[in-house]
Amino acid sequence: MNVIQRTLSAVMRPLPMLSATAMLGSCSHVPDEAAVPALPVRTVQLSMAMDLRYGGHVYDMNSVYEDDYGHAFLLDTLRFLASGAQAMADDDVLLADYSTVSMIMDGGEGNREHLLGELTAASLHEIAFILGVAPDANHADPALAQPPLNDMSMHSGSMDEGYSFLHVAGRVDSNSDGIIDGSDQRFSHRCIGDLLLCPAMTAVHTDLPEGGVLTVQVPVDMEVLLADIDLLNTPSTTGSGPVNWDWMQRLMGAIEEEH
Ligand SMILES: [Ca+2]
Repeated sequence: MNVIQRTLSAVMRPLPMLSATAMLGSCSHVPDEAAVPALPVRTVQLSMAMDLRYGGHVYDMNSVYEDDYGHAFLLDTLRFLASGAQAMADDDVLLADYSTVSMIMDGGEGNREHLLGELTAASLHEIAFILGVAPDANHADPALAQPPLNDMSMHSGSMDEGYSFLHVAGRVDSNSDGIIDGSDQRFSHRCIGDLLLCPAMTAVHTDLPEGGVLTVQVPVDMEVLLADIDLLNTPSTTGSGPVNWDWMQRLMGAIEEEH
């Protein structure tokens, strides 16, 4: 049942508690809100933003953290590609499809909003999307692509290989002096390749607000993304090898974690 059908069924529901006068009143073109318990259908400009967490706390890109092996590290890059967003109602009913929109979620940009487009509905249950870009866009010429897919910092440089779906980089305290500086070892992991395309989902569970704007926060739990990786002893990677596969699996888990 789609939203319009659901709204209609709510309007058509027998209302035995109402007086004859109230029932006559409900025959107007605009449903009487007092008599009709259905949620109002509203139109909003829907956006997504990244909510970077570390467990129950906000993750600070400018702070030093420790990996699970006790190595202090400081990230300078945390970026991933998201695309193919779909707004879903309850029961997996598709409300809107934003298949032309790609987003670079960037830890360095705070919770920047990425506009998906218009949504007309009563409530939003979840946003489904993919981590990465579909093969047709992945192997297109980035010089001809619409932003943000013209951003060569997220591209391998080869149309055969395509975009970095995820890039995590920084420095790890390799000399164990307790501070991170230019003398410390750098690490960089770029996850590239169609094999790494992953589904993701953010639960929303909200009625559409008044005011015409709804931004869905996509929680990314860095504690999950960085779980059980040794940033000192894992050599840097580019491609779709086992380390990259694990990064994408953890990214998927980091997003699906409920908060
Ligand atoms: Ca150091």
